[in-house]
Amino acid sequence: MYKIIPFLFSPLLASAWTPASTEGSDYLAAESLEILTNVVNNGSLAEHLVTLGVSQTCNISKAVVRREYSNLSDDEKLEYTAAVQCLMSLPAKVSPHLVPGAKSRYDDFVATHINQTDFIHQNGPFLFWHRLFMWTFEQTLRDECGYTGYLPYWNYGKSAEDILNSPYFDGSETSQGGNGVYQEHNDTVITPLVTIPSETGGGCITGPYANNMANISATEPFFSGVKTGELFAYEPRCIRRDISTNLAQSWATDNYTVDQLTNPDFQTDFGAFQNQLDNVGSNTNGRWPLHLYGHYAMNGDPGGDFYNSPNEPMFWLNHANIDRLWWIWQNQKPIDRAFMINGTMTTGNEPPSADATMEDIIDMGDYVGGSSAIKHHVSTVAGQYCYIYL
Ligand SMILES: *[C@@H]1O[C@H](CO)[C@@H](O)[C@H](O)[C@H]1NC(C)=O
Ligand SMILES: *[C@@H]1O[C@H](CO)[C@@H](O)[C@H](O)[C@H]1NC(C)=O
Ligand SMILES: *[C@@H]1O[C@H](CO)[C@@H](O)[C@H](O)[C@H]1NC(C)=O
Ligand SMILES: *[C@@H]1O[C@H](CO)[C@@H](O)[C@H](O)[C@H]1NC(C)=O
Ligand SMILES: *[C@@H]1O[C@H](CO)[C@@H](O)[C@H](O)[C@H]1NC(C)=O
Ligand SMILES: *[C@@H]1O[C@H](CO)[C@@H](O)[C@H](O)[C@H]1NC(C)=O
Ligand SMILES: *[C@@H]1O[C@H](CO)[C@@H](O)[C@H](O)[C@H]1NC(C)=O
Ligand SMILES: *[C@@H]1O[C@H](CO)[C@@H](O)[C@H](O)[C@H]1NC(C)=O
Ligand SMILES: [Cu+2]
Repeated sequence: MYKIIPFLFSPLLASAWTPASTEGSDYLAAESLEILTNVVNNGSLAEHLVTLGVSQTCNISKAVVRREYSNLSDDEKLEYTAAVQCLMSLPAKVSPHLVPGAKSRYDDFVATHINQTDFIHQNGPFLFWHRLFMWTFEQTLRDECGYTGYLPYWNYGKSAEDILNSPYFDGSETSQGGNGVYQEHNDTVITPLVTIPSETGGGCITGPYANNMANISATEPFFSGVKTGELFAYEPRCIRRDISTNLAQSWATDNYTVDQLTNPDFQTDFGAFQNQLDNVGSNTNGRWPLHLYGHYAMNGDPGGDFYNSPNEPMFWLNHANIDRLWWIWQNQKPIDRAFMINGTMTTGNEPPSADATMEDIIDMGDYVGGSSAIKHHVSTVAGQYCYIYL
């Protein structure tokens, strides 16, 4: 009888959260990894990539692993958060003349994203640029803050049913911050047809980032009551959220991820795959693209601001998952899909610009650093990359 007692008092019971099943997408990820392993081991990927001068020397057994956040141990979660907060405490490299609002090394990344927002979304470079941005952030956590892990990702389906109590958002020290405390606010209106009903948050978040101010002024805030500041100005304010159980339950269940990866329309046409992942509006079957879901599930400020979104700590876990979804899709047919790109060089093709090609350059700006042709970012096991998702 007393053998049961330790179990009754085990901390397992403290958490009421059960992840919703992500069996479908996890299976697709495992399938893609197997194909990728084959084309790396038999040399066919290297042979194909070298036709455009891209070197492929990483092998799967030495590739590092990015894992799902809820699959990290408590110590691993705490180490990740501590490293992010270390970047928030290091001085900025960008000159205060260029970005007066940048007060931390973390803010360098926010400023870089703001500066390039009009050239890196809903267009050709989108996935490639964000792959490089994520990787550079990961390297910086390791090089400048001694982080020993890799970027975690957020598989949306896991928190589709009970997002508020999920390990990403439950507000505990091991979360990426809780919901905002209630503060009066209106629905978020992105377009008259795309609105997010207001819920129980709206104010400053609880949890580990509660004292980390967002420093750079709002650029294009969709959250009600947030004022736009002068570009790059210093406008310190708490991070706010109004986590949307509505969006989570309506658009984030695993079957949407499975559809993104297996729908026949998206199998034959990279443009269609990318549009469904990234765009609101046309060609998305009236549903929330998963990339935008991953931003607007938190709503708030700066999460609901297209330009400043990296100031929302979940940005990194969201974009790691976007990179992973693309990785799964690429590795369903790694040779055929290696050099696929679709879209122009400007966000939503505004103003109109030329189609992006493999030879166009993506860059991280002077103070985050690094630039090279898009073709060097086609694979997570080629060029400078050597990572996989488990
Ligand atoms: C390499 O592996 C892939 C995936 O299993 C297979 O389709 C391809 O035919 C193989 N190529 C060679 C040269 O063995
Ligand atoms: C992969 O790389 C490791 C470390 O460099 C090496 O020991 C191993 O033989 C390589 N495996 C393959 C299949 O090439
Ligand atoms: C992570 O997932 C693996 C594989 O499913 C499992 O064996 C391991 O226990 C999980 N770790 C944690 C901390 O949840
Ligand atoms: C904003 O700047 C302050 C220093 O003024 C710093 O402590 C804080 O971590 C910065 N916020 C972020 C998100 O980097
Ligand atoms: C923004 O990008 C332009 C063009 O690359 C560059 O000249 C400028 O210094 C950048 N500004 C900031 C704040 O990064
Ligand atoms: C909400 O909308 C009402 C009516 O348009 C407006 O008066 C009020 O200021 C708004 N509240 C916030 C917090 O933006
Ligand atoms: C996912 O499942 C929900 C609930 O069963 C359903 O309403 C929705 O249409 C499904 N979506 C897709 C893309 O299959
Ligand atoms: C990009 O994808 C769209 C949507 O599928 C397609 O109509 C268009 O022809 C593609 N553009 C190029 C240059 O392949
Ligand atoms: Cu972005």
